Order: sequence, then C-alpha cells, then structure tokens
Amino acid sequence: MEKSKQKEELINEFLSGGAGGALKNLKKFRELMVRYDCAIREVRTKFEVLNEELSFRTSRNPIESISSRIKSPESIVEKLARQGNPLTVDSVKENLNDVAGIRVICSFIDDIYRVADMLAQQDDITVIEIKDYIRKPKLNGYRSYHMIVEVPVFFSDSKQVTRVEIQIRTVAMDFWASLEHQMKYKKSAADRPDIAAELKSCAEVIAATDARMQGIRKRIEKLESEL
Ligand code: 0O2
Repeated sequence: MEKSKQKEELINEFLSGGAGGALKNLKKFRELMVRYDCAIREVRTKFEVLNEELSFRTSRNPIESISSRIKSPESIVEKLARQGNPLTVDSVKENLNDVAGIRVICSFIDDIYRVADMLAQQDDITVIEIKDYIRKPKLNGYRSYHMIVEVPVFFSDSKQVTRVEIQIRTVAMDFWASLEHQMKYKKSAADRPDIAAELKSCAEVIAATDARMQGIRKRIEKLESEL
C-alpha cells in the first residue's frame, strides 16, 4: 500500500477507535493533549526558575534556551503502529513517553548535570528513566542527556500524573544534532559509511571543544576567585 495512504488509514483507525465513536475519541484525545501541554508548561517553568536563581547566584546563565513540542497526531499514530501497540487514546498514555517534549540548551557540560540534578530533586518530580548519551554517546556520535519524568498536573477535579521527555544538551551538541537530523532523512546519504564516519568525527571535534570551553571557564573562575 502507498505510504501516505497507509498513514491516513492508521490515523482514521485511531480517531474512530473506542466505544462511542469518533467524536468521543477525538474529545478524549484533545483532553489528553491539554494535559501534556500543561505538563510542559510546568516543567518549563521549573527550568526557568532554576535558571533565574543560578544566574543570580553565579552571575551567568546556565541555560541558553528552552524549547518544547507536543508530538503531532501523525507521529503518535506512526510510533504506536511501529511499536505494535493498540491505536487508542489509552495506549498513548501507557506506551508513549515522549508526547510532551522539552529541550533545554545549556552553556557548558557541567550545567547539564547541575540543572538535571536540581530538577530530579524536586518533590513533585519522579524520574522514570535517564539515558546519558553524553557519558555514553550513541554510535553515530549523538550526545545529549535524556530524562523521562512524571509531573502532577492539577485540574479542577483531579490530579493527573503526566510524563514528559526532557533532552538537555549544550549549544554545541544541539548544533550537531540539528544538522544531523536534517541530513539523516536524505536518501542519497543513507547507508554511506563515509558520510556516517565524517558526521561522527564532527561530533568528536565538537565534544572536545565543549570540554575545552568548560576548562577555559573554570580557569577564569579560578582567576576571579583569586582577585
Ligand atoms: P523527535 O521528532 O525529535 O521527537 P523512545 O522514544 O524511547 O521509544 P528511543 O530512540 O529509545 O525511543 O529514545 P531516545 O534514544 O531517548 O531518543 C529519543 C529522541 O532523541 C529522538 O526523538 C530525537 O529527538 C533524539 N535523538 C535520539 N537519537 C538521535 C540521533 O542519533 N540524532 C538526532 N539528531 N537526534 C536523536 P524522535 O522520536 O526520533 O524524534
């Protein structure tokens, strides 16, 4: 079957699933998306507060920028189908950890661990999973610190514990990941070991530069403290 048609059919199946038909399912799906949106706002605020406090204490901003996204219905359905999970709204909650996603871009490598630890220690945050692709980079060179956390979202009549995927990386790691992401979908580059090796080598140069930049910052801090 043609790929786009197959996708369309999966989405139709998802939206028409469940007792009560399409409209009921659509309402339930929208409610769930509101929940993810609120969870993103809560976690984002937590990072903004940490950045304010740390910049006041250390006179520099550990966080350069924060972005967020909610996974599109197409990607949600595609991922559930790929995993072989049911195409239902309940299945989204049960099987997907990355519907709500936040990306935090830090200045230096040690800032990543500092803000990640500070978030993890907060009372209302439960850390479900950590993938440290900085200490253990992916084979292609990808580096980033990933956390799956649960945060309670308070509505008028209920508390909904909601999962959020957080990616924390330096400006340099983000530069590599963004460009690699753009290029990995190019058919002509697929299965080209020379291109993969070049990309990996760029990731290593970037990692070494990150480490040097952090070293420079530490030397300056030492000089400042001796004044
Ligand atoms: P998008 O559009 O960014 O959301 P899981 O989500 O746990 O089922 P996985 O692959 O085990 O899947 O999770 P992992 O390793 O934590 O990676 C999830 C996300 O990290 C990806 O989301 C990417 O955003 C990013 N990522 C992981 N590996 C790479 C990589 O090699 N290159 C780049 N540029 N980004 C990567 P999605 O779902 O792929 O897409």
